[in-house]
Amino acid sequence: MEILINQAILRDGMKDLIEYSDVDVLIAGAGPSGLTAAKYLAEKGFKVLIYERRLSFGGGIGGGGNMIPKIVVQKEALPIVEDFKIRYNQVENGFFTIDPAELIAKLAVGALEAGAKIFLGVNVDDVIVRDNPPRVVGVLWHWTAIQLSGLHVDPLYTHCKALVDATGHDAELIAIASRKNPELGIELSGERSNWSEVSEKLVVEHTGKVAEGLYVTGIAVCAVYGLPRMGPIFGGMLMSGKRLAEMIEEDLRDASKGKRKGKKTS
Ligand code: 48F
Repeated sequence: MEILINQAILRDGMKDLIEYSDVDVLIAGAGPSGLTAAKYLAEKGFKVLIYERRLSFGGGIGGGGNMIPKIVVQKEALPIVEDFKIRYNQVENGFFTIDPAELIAKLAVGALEAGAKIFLGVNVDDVIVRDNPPRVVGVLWHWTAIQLSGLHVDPLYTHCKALVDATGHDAELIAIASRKNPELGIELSGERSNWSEVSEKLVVEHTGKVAEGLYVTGIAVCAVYGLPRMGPIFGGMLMSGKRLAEMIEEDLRDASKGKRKGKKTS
């Protein structure tokens, strides 16, 4: 029996790892913005993979507001909440509360059922870059357990057409990409102190492409563009994820149209 268990894990697991070593969209981080982007991209038919460092998804959702188990969203985010079939309670003045456990579960179910793949316990460590023109084409990753061990173990690679930094406050991937690859022309401004009203709008407006092949969504947008943080309101995270999905869809469709044209004329 033990051997059958081993074989089931190794055969099916390796198959998934190989199949998902080259994807359309690779999202680092299974928080609210990453999961939202994953659903809307996967349902358009893109091959979407999320790498999440922890052994669970949801990012900052589980902590609610200072551990009090309610998540707040504003009315502009309700169409997304309804797309995911998440239940909500109207509080006042266009604000709504959601149970954090339900939000985590339903965002993940929405992404998975749309066809996205999520690998847990994977830490994205670095990006892969090509020049002429400078472009991000993938990542290097470790199992989080290896990263935490401090052992010198070389990572593996995953290629993608679009890489999304949904890693949260530190915009980890964009920080690495900008530090190691000045040719990408990325300047990281650093997150500013709280101003919820302004930040909730700006975070959505600034969501998008940071360099060729590299995109940002969620609170990481604040670190990149020097925007204020917003605290425990999550509508902007959901709207940022959805907006990013629309932008990547357009970019990838344009790129594949461009390729087809190139083939015809050559
Ligand atoms: O932090 P997180 O929830 O990011 P988000 O989607 O949402 C932010 C809100 O939760 C909240 C807020 C606004 O209301 O301020 O903080 O922008 O989720 C980020 C996820 O990325 C994972 C991390 O474990 C978390 O689940 N992550 C971070 N770095 C890496 C990573 C990495 N290098 N590789 C893989 N996963």
